[in-house]
Amino acid sequence: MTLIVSIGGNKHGKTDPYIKKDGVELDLILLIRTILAATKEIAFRVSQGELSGVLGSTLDENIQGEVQKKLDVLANQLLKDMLSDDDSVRSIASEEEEFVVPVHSTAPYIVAFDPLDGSSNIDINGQIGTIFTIYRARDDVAANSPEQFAQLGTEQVCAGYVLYGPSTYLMMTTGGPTRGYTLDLTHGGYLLTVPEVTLSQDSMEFSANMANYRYWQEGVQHYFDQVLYSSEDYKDVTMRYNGAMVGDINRILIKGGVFHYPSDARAGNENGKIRLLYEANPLAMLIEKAGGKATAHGKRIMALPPTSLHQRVPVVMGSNNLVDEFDKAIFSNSNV
Ligand code: P6P
Repeated sequence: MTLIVSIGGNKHGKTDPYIKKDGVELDLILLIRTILAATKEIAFRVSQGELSGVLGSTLDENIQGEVQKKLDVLANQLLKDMLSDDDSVRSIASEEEEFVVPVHSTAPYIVAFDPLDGSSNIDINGQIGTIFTIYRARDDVAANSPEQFAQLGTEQVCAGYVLYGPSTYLMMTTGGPTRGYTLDLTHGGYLLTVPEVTLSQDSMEFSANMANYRYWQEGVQHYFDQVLYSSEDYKDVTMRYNGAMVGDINRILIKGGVFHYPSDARAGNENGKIRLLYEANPLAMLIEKAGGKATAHGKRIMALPPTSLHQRVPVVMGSNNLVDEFDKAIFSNSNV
């Protein structure tokens, strides 16, 4: 059964008409609220900027080999602490944690998150966001096993992000349509503001870090040569690139378009940079539930069997037509 979660009513103050509560799913509603409670605290710290004393970098690197920002560490700790107090959480995985964090050994759910996607934007007051995903826990492996998270993206029971922008914006699906919620600072609740997000097919906008062009495979370079220089179909093309995937995907969900992070020749980027568990899969679910497409190597991202906790995948996601055109151009055997 598809659960549509009420977080605090809609923008007219009425109760979210999509509430469906029953015993089993009520755990999920309460778990989502735990995650959102942490995001409200993160949103406050982010909005305080320099005043919060958490800008700038630490002296440490995370498992990804990236210098940790103070706000990365704070956001990660906030989410870990609040989820560790939630009886429905069996295991936690995070971009900032090398290993799975076991919590309650018989709890029904596991949670993975990127606590602060787009950290390079923190010190420039740019968009950043928290990406989260929830799966049912596996009883055939231990709570501290990475195998807990070796589940197809199609098994996600909830996927979402909170974008810390001019407004604090929650985009989430629990298996039904992707829905948008805006944090109402007057009473601290996320109010339903877009009951059903529908991805436009009319956009000619792409999002990619073109500075990586020289490292892309020849086929990908050729595709972008067509887009930028020769194809009549793309004469009205525009480009936007945020440096934080969560911000790019939010724009694409609202306006349409396509996001690319291809694999490239740099060491460690053989499979691109985007992590399957806590970036590609949750964002792919939001895109698909809004009517879009999300592929890696020409195949559906959410159907990719995971191989490791921090596994990377090359990603193309957004409006069906733009994803299909790329996949057709690059992968003769694609599933398009
Ligand atoms: P580049 C942020 O670190 C991130 O994982 C995504 O949110 C973002 O799209 C990408 O990396 C940016 O990477 O190589 O363009 O700086």
